[in-house]
Amino acid sequence: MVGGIKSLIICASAALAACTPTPPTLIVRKEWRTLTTSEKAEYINAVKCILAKPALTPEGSPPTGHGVISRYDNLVYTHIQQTMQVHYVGHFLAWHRLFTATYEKMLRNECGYTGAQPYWDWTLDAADITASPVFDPVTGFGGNGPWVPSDPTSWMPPVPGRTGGGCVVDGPFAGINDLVHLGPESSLVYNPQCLKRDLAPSFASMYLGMNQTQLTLSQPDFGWFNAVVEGSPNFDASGVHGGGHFGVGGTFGQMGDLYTSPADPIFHLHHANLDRLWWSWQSLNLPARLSDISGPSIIMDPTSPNVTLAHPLSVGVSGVDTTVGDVMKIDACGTGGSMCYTYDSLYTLL
Ligand SMILES: *[C@@H]1O[C@H](CO)[C@@H](O)[C@H](O)[C@H]1NC(C)=O
Ligand SMILES: *[C@@H]1O[C@H](CO)[C@@H](O)[C@H](O)[C@H]1NC(C)=O
Ligand SMILES: [Cu+2]
Repeated sequence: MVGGIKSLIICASAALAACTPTPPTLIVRKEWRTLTTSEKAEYINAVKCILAKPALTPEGSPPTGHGVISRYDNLVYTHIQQTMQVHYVGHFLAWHRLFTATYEKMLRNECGYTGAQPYWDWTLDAADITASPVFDPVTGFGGNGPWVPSDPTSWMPPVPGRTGGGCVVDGPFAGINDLVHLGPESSLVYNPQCLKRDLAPSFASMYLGMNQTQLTLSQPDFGWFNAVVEGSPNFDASGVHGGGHFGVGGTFGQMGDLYTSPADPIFHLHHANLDRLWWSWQSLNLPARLSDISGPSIIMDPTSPNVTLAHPLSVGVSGVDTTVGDVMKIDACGTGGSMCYTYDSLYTLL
């Protein structure tokens, strides 16, 4: 819709030129460490721009005193609001594919970013995520927070091997006490917070290695594939999804918060790689896997009807409502689907 209007405006001003709307161009997502220093800086600057832009309003039916201040918050709000509908369900990967592609479009259309959403291939760092280039204080997203002891009265057991928990002390998001406006958990009221991380390198190395990635990639159908990606909320039976969230966010960081996790900009690099893993799996047998979808439509309820291609997906005010079927294919520019990006490389079965 927006693109249509934009091309009409361009057409109206292109005097006498033959006027055909330009199809969207394919963009190529790359691994964070393969970007040049200036490409990394361009991405981080676009993230800062979205963090500083005012939110689109109205946003659903926010509670009085809600914390949807920035354009970035629109997506955090949408994620919190739909947390119980889009995790541990058959459309988990489809919804998050749409979510991160929406963010990518926001960076490009609203902040002038010219690249694609980068991904974080954690298999390269599983041996020690603390040394990962994504946490670089100069060219990355900054690193861990200082140690905060676990709360012995909490209902949640601490993430095994957690090492931090406080406000991130270096990188582009350090020292900002109101970077995050929503959460913790499902709270939507304005609550200014710093960005926190609580790296758990031993936990990450259990779930983010090539061995776990191969186990995931070798699943025979979508139901199994999705189940192995998401694992269970139990720390003993996580998957690559939980490996990234709890490995980075631990107990106290936003990445470890099922609701507020997109408040850490690294969320989208993690989810881009999960999406890349799904596309890698789909690409092993595209004729069958472009339409293979199943899994519960209600969170962790195996008796709920299986999700189908017609299942609705929404990212609130940030995009047009669509269906699972619309996002099954990436690299779909101008061919009916709305996912107009691809990856520079995929995982293959070893
Ligand atoms: C993968 O390797 C890690 C680190 O050695 C180990 O902790 C984990 O259990 C392994 N996972 C699988 C699925 O083999
Ligand atoms: C969902 O589909 C799977 C096969 O993909 C099947 O085994 C399961 O019984 C179905 N669940 C429901 C609730 O229909
Ligand atoms: Cu999520």
